[in-house]
Amino acid sequence: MLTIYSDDHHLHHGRCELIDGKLMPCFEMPSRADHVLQRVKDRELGPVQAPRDYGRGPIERIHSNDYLNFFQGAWQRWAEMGNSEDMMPFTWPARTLRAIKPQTLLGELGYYSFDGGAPITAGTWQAAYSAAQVALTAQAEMQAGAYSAFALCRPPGHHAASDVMGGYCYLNNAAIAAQAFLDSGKQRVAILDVDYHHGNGTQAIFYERSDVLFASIHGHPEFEFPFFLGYADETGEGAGEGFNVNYPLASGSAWDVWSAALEQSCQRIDDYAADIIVVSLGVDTFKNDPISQFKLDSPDYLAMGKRIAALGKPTLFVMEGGYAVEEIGINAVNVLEGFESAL
Ligand code: FKS
Ligand code: ZN
Repeated sequence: MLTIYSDDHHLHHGRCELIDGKLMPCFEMPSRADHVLQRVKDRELGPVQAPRDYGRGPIERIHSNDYLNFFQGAWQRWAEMGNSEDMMPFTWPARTLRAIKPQTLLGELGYYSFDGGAPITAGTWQAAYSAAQVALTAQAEMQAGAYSAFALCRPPGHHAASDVMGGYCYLNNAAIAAQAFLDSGKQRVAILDVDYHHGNGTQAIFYERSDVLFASIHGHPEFEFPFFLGYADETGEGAGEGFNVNYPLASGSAWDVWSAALEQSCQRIDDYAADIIVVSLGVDTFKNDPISQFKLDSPDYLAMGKRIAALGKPTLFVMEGGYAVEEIGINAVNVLEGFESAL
């Protein structure tokens, strides 16, 4: 399988995040992607290529211009104010407030984000932009005939909506690739989100559309981040009614429970008759993940890849989460090797 990868992800290295009442070094760190790349090489998964630059156009198909302009220019404005620490939002337009865009940088930052988990550093735009190009290049390789590809994106994307960042995510790489498939002639794309966290951004982007089926298996929002989306009764709206499906699972879920949800997801994707599958590939479902509560083991990821392959559709894998840094490469590449072994 072809892997697309850019070293630019190193440009994004947030200093810390607020979690469980403590300021901790960011769990979403550059060594995550380094470990995955190393494993791709160790296992000789296939060639590794740098992304081509498709510009901002295909990103603008998913994200609003105002949001992109803000994100692209934020660090320079911040630095010109004499700052050198990471930009972190701390006030959001929650209930009882008005979602009016303020005129100052930190007000705008709160307006364009939903949590304090997505710091902006000097290199964050470039890293996120390159990650989107990684996804677009992998998409183009498939459009040109590859049956599968691995977009080794970092930072991740599935929490980012059209004009909202959060949860370590800025640009929604999987959504950008899905839209690119549609724009190059595909009729129906299924996004299967296997990351431990609900892909609230991806869901929001496609919620009222029938050309993208979104299926997600994740920690129940009753107890897990992002808390405010990901319930089973969110089935889509308007033209999108019936094209959104959530499988929120209990804390402690292991492969028996998880794989039953995967089976149901795959059934839905079969019924949908997708032309293409985009997998939001997070491996934070792993039993030793430091911020997650599922209990998947490394061999389970091989089985996951095999089941996805049985869908019999061209499949683009897009890297999302996974914080057990020593094992992230093994687990992510196990999905890809399981997929290839079943072809
Ligand atoms: C706030 C800490 C709350 C945030 C968890 C984010 C999970 C991100 C992810 C992604 F795939 F996007 F990377 N925890 N300071 O794993 O879903
Ligand atoms: Zn996650």
